[in-house]
Amino acid sequence: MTPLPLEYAAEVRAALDAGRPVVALESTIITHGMPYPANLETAREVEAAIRAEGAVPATIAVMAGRLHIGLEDAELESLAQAKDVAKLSRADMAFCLATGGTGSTTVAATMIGARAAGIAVFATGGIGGVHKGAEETFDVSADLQELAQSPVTVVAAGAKAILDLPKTLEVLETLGVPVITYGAAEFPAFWSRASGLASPLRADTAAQIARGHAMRASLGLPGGQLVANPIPEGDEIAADVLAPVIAEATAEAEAQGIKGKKVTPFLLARITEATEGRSLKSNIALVLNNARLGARIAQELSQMHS
Ligand code: PSU
Ligand code: MN
Repeated sequence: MTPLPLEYAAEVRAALDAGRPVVALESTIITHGMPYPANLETAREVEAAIRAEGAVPATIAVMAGRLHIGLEDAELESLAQAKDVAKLSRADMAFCLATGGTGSTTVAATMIGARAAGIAVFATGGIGGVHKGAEETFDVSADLQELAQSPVTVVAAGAKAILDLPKTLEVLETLGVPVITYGAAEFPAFWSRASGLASPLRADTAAQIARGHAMRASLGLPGGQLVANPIPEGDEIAADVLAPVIAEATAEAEAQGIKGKKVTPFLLARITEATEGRSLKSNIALVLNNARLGARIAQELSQMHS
């Protein structure tokens, strides 16, 4: 079998060998989710927040045909400034590695990388899901399938209202993915704590989430867990403030014929522009909040194994 070209950051390798907690981070949020330099500043702050909780961050990306598990600061910086980087998901990650390419990893691709490296917990902002109008376009993110296949607990602030949230929850249920909201009964909608949708499951401690992860393995179930961590109250933007912005961005995408993997980055950039950075500020706050929870879950898992 072709050996997997894994490239560990020294700090990550040492933590994994010692059974210390590690939290994976995606790189598409850096290349396609936020503008420069906020993307770089956020990536650094997220790594610092994980370290402050006693865990080690491992940002995952494909660089020159190698699957990096943990990036050095200079690598983070070059990725944050790079233009036209490929956005990798399950379908194209292996081909990118095989052909010596470079690409950032989406939630799906980051889960694949985390699994390969033996990392159980991954923190991000929002996952991909079922897009509005999916009954016409069939646009359903591969992130959902990946949650059903790779045993990684993913901490996100729910999903953005650019998606059809009820359909996203339905697909997750069909795929057998546990959706666990942390500290609340309602599934959060990224920028806002409220979605009007009841969360399928609820956890009030990081330990419960860690035990859920381990129990799936004991049952022999593939796949991970989606942990929905509501944005802190002070950082929220009300859904009715964003609804017209999202509607306009979605209409623009349709008018311009934006398709496939370009859809999500197009909508994210339009919304950041239209809110003059307000949505970006909330986005940064919730990612940090998720990083801290991810670190606590990783901590609990590593204690269960010791
Ligand atoms: N949602 C966000 N921010 C993001 C993304 C989604 O709020 O940065 C990124 C993630 O990397 C996610 C990807 O995995 O977009 C989903 O893309 P698609 O819809 O093409 O599967
Ligand atoms: Mn898509």
